[in-house]
Amino acid sequence: MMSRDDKVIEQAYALARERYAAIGVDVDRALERLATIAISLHCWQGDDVGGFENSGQEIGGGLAVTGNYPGKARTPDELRSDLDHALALIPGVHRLNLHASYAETAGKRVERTDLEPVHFERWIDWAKQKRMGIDFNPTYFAHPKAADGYTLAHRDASIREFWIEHGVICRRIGAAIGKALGSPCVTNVWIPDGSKDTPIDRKGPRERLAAALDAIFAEPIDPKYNLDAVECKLFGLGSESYVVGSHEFYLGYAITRKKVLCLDAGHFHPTEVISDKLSAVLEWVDEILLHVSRGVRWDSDHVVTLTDELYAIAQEIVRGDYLKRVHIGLDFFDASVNRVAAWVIGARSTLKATAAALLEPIETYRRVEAEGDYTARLALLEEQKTLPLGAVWDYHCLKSGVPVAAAWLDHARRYEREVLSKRR
Ligand code: RNT
Ligand code: ZN
Repeated sequence: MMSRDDKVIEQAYALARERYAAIGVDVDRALERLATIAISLHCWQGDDVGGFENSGQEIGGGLAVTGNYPGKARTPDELRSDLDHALALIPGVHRLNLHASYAETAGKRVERTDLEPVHFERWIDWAKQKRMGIDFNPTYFAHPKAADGYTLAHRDASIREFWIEHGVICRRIGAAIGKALGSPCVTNVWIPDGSKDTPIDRKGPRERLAAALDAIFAEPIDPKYNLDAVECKLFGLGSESYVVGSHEFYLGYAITRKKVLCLDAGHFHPTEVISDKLSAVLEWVDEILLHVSRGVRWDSDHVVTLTDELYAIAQEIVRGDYLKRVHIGLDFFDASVNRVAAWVIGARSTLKATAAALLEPIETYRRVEAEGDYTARLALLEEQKTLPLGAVWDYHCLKSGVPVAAAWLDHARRYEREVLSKRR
């Protein structure tokens, strides 16, 4: 039997549906489309980018996780349990974004160049049961050979070789994952290489990086199984003055080598937004990987919230009809709040923004713009903002079998009391 609360949600939805229908939007269709969108949930929010190598090595790479909220996952089983919990509070079927440092090696120390698909078998089995796909990342940080801030662009050829080998085997692991799960694995290369202070030689490291990437990608791999992505960055902690893999570098690389370009929302100047880059870049590359993140001053990795930019990213994807060409992933790490809740907040916000974009009367917008009626364009966009998105979103959660509105927090709190708070 339907509860009273559910009834209210159904009624609110029925009214909202009428409101959107009046502007020519088919809400049921919008929700059907929303249900097909998979967001790649980054495993590293669950344990502060720790991974399971137990190398005692600092995270490094210019990455920093601040906060000491209790309950971080200490083992792969704990991380999977936390992910299970987060996924149960997010409507839809999503993906997992895994880093190589989350390998399961049965207590043995396995070098980054010796990793094999078998070390990710339990992750694959876990995802298979849930009919989820997995994306993958070579880990170019938290390692003695990355301690001086250079990896693929290192001046020492032997260090470059080591990291090239890591990249090579990670693509094979990606392909094995994609094959096992029947969905291409996006394997994303991000390296920390850069310099705290002004370098003399900006060119050499970039030449070395281009050559190293070419070596990594030399082996042909069926895109049915693995897609290669490259991620640019503006600056990091300790690489304030120079980042080898900058936007221009990787844009050129992705275009000439036909790779997926990864755009991380926190990797640009504070006034620069990736929403505007989507249509520009998709003119030249087939596909984009998004690391949806939220930059705040110097930090690029706050929990994603429903900001103007998040709306704009979703609008650009939907308006440009790019849903099939954009892989949406999350990338943030916050250790100052409940880590499971952080996933839920970021993923639900991203889906809400997508719902909002799917509820736009795009044809009407296009028409008034084409007619040069910018007054109407401005007016319609403003009125759209207060249409009952919330009622539609609540109904979507209800129908997807996940808690409506802030009710998910009660679930997260219970898990915190019963599980997370017991971890010491
Ligand atoms: C770092 C990049 C990269 C990482 C992950 C952990 O600035 O954003 O995507 O966050 O690989
Ligand atoms: Zn990123």
